[in-house]
Amino acid sequence: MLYLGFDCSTQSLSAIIIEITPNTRRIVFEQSIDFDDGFPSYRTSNGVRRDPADPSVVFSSPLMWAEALDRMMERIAREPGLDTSEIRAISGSAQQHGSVYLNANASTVFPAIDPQQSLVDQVRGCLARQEAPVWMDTSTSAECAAIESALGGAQALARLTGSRAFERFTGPQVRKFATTDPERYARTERISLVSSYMASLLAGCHAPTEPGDAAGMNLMDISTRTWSEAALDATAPDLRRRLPRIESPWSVVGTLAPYWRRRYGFPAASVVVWTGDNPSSLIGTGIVKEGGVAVSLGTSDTLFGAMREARIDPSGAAHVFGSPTGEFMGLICFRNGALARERIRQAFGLTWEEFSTMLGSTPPGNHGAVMLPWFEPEITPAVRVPGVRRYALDPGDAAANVRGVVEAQMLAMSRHSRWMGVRIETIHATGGAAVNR
Ligand code: XUL
Repeated sequence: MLYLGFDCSTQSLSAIIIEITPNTRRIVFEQSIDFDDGFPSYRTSNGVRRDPADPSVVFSSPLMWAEALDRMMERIAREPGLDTSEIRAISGSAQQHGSVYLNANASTVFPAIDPQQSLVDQVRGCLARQEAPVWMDTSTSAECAAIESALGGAQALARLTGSRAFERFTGPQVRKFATTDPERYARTERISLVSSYMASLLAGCHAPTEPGDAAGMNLMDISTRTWSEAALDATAPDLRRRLPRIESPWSVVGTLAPYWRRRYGFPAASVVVWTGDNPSSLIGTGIVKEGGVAVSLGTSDTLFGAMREARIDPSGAAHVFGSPTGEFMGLICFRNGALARERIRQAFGLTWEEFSTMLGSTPPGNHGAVMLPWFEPEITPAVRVPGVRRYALDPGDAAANVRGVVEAQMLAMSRHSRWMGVRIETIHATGGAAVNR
């Protein structure tokens, strides 16, 4: 039997198919499509676009994600030697917090997507908003302040939803849309996360979300794992009817929609609820019990671990999300991840091999030289005005800067994860940069 999994991340869409027999587990398909290279007409850079008038506004395109899904499904269907009729279930993960605004057409179009026409052309008429704000957006500080004040402050909101208000979280993003563009908000029938939007395209219906990704919205009561009326009221009018249901992470959304079966010959596989990339990585790195932690080295760097109970970070820097196991996970997110490493690599014209050699040839502690690699506004700690800071670090010394960026990232992870109270013995590494020893 085959199982198909997707990851719709910031910069690419990946798919993996695993064959499971009573005695073996084997990867039989694994491919990624880079958004910038694969879909140049959307003019993204590292998967996103910025408002030229306000670089704190960062968004992507739901149509590009739909096109990427279509292209990947076509590739899978055409893969020589792969018997797609064996696919039993399909699920996936996506970048967290991003939101897709659908109008009333989606309810009728999604179940009836015509296999004779392209997916993207049919989805186009279902969008109440062309752009999907994504996790890199930092434009909602005023909305965060308003939501926190309506709910009794940052600590109270963190106790209620697992996090204080963060600019990238979906609730503040929805509030901004509803207040600055009430007409398009009124035409919005459904607000999906990237994860539930992708599952909706596969299943041909409005897919539910689950407590892992729903916790990234500042809208879910983390203790009951249901929408919090108080948080909904503090965010936007008439919000509840616009949100997906919250179901368990393993629930089945439905059967693969006729579009995929007729157009590409896929079987009537089950579509399982999608989750966020971080909750998914928790399971992928095998952290199903409290104790271990993992770091994900992607566009964002994150550190996360399983938690039996929802403990809140007293400093307000971190988050509690639902875990796909049904328990909880603690997570700290750093925005200056892969792109910060990349900036240093490019500044000195290095290959990744040279970067690694330089890291290996410099001593831990970097002779006291320190970098704070805030090329972009930082999430942890909260840094609104970007800028790289160097202390006793020669800006022209390639090796010292390579070590500087990596040590800064690792020290920040160590420092900001203490609240989790986990004795860290093993660190699992995942995400694109984890291939680098
Ligand atoms: C987590 C976060 C990022 C995104 C993108 O809170 O904002 O890790 O999920 O991968």
